[in-house]
Amino acid sequence: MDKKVTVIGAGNVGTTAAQRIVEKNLADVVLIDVVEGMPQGKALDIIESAPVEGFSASIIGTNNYEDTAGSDIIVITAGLARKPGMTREDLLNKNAEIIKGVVQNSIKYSKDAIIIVVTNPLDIMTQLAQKVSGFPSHRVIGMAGILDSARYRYFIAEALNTSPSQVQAMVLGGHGDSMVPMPRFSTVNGIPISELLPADKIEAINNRTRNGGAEIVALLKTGSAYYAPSASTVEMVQSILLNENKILPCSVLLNGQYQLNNVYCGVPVRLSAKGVESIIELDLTKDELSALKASAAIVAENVAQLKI
Ligand code: A3D
Repeated sequence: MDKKVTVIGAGNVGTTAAQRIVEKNLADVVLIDVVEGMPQGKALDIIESAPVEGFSASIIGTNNYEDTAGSDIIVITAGLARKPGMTREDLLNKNAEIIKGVVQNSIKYSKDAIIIVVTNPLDIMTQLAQKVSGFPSHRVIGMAGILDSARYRYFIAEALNTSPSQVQAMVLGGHGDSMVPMPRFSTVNGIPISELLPADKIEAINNRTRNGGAEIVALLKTGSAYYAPSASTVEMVQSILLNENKILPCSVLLNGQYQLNNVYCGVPVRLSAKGVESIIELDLTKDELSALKASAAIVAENVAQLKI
């Protein structure tokens, strides 16, 4: 392949994303983790499926950043999940240390890469990655809106007993309880969902979407979602590598758009080979705009608290 993607963190999201990238023949992949042997073992297991799956992209596992040199995209999934006794703030500071380290190590070898952050708390970690890297903000992007929108799209399809691929829907804002589902921009084959579902059902779907991550954690009991998160990450990777210019909700640095400044927040953008090709500014209602601003305010507060 003439493209190279590094995936940092060979856990559930990272490995599944790596698998999807090579199975689609999008790029050669380097999977890196601090745990010795684990990324190597997972990469070998994936490459041994190549004869059966029929892909020709390569994948290696490593603990050494030199192997990541010359990457076009760096996907960051390294991080800790909250453990018993750990506060949200402890987790925030622990993952901030991890993000700082992996960004510094990886950009040494890939100065022109585009960084996609997946580690939670998403918008805060993405803003930190941009600051630490010093990269222009169009090259540091957070994945969350595609996942939240995918969940929203699926729940709408389920309620209407129709194909999920027919449903277009948008969730904006920070990745958390304050995310903002946008029923006004949600359609089934062009038909607004308000024509197809009663308002109380739409509100119930909005709430289920906001709790989408927690619903999976409650079922799994150990760990969090990774199939839909990895698929969503790879949609970003593909739009960048193939210069597709897809319009996708991503966490990006806002400077003036939506009356917000110097804060990462989920909004629709066009993703091209450049990274963020442009930010799309929707004409929001007063309520929609204030929900987006409230969501961004939570991100800004947490960024200000980071002990880095
Ligand atoms: P998990 O399976 O625990 O994998 C994390 C991996 O990171 C582990 O293999 C660790 O060894 C590794 N790691 C830790 N520190 C480092 C380091 N310094 N350098 C390299 N690797 C390291 O977690 P997961 O894959 O389920 O989730 C990964 C992250 O993504 C977490 O922060 C999740 O909260 C987040 N996540 C975000 C979304 C969004 O929609 C934003 C969705 C799903 C998961």
